[in-house]
Amino acid sequence: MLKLNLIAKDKNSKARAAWFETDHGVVETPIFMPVGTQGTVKAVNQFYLEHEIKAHIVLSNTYHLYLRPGTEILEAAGGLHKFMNWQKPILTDSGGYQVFSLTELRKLKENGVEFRSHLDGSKHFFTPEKVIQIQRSIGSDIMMVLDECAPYPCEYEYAKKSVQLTSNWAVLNKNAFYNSEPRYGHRQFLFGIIQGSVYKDLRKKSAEDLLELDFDSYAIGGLAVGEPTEMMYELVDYTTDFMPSDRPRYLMGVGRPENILESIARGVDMFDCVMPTRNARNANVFTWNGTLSMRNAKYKDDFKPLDENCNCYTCRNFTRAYLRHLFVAEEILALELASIHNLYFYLELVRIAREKIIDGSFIIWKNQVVEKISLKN
Ligand code: PRF
Ligand code: ZN
Repeated sequence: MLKLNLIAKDKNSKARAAWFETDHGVVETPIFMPVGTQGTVKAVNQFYLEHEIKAHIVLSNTYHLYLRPGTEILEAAGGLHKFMNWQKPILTDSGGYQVFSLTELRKLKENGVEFRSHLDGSKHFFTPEKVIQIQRSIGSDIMMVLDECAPYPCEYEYAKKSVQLTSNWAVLNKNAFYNSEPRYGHRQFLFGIIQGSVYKDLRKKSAEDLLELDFDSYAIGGLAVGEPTEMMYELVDYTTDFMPSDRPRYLMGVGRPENILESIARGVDMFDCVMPTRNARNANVFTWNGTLSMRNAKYKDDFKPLDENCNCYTCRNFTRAYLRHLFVAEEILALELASIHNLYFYLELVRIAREKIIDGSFIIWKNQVVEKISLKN
């Protein structure tokens, strides 16, 4: 198992401050994992990721890396850590979700999923065994099982079948994991993914099925797919009660800053989302006083930093007026500077959340912050 070492548990919520260790280093939780789908966090180089943003762990994708550059190249490089020159922990998603969200032609079968590449239309087949092998070639510290993420809305009967399929695949994932070895000399952990759409009894069933298999730890999948936010919070709250408290709990693909804080309060420790990087590339930046749209003409002579309370590389060195100019002039530096700021903001958010859990003021702080950061400027 992947042991979560508890430092403090909040008295007024299910939030916890803790840490876990992989062979590539310690991760302090709660944590946000920047998304590096193709072995790069878009527009941000590894030096900034480590030294400015202070990321503890990044996420990458089995689906994308398998299609390009392919496992042969990754193996020849000595694994993804060496290939991308990132010596801290890496978590890889299994590809299941990407197959469902990115590919047109896909056929769900009992033993896996057939799909066509979004790059060249070529045909491929992912099975639980295959995605374990690919993640062995990648060499991620934390691998995810192949699952089916049901769409929203979703009929009960479909969601039920989907949980059954995910549970069947979980057994095969687990066997493939135990019948194979890490390639590069460092340990790899495997997380199960709890599905069940918006149905509590299915969430419970999914959690029970997976817990029986004793994965290194567990994630909550199938949320943040279009359901109302309150419904997501309710299901997160419900599901974390089934997840072992001595292992990190991961909520996949979440979310906005306020979603992260609310989910920390409901017992989640790990998050990933494209939002900080994707929004940055669309000129949308997060601040402690809400979001800014940096193409707006009102910033043309605004010589303040993006956020006066931010100590990131961008805010230490550049103004809103300059950022706006870069976006309007379509200069690529805009993408880098905005991405650095947004990721720094997300990492600060979880770092301060952790501090507040430790000093006992998490809920008061969370409620104040949520109100301000959700504002649109
Ligand atoms: N399954 C997997 N990856 C995911 C999800 C899921 O359900 C989600 C859902 N928000 C994001 N990423 N394997
Ligand atoms: Zn900043």
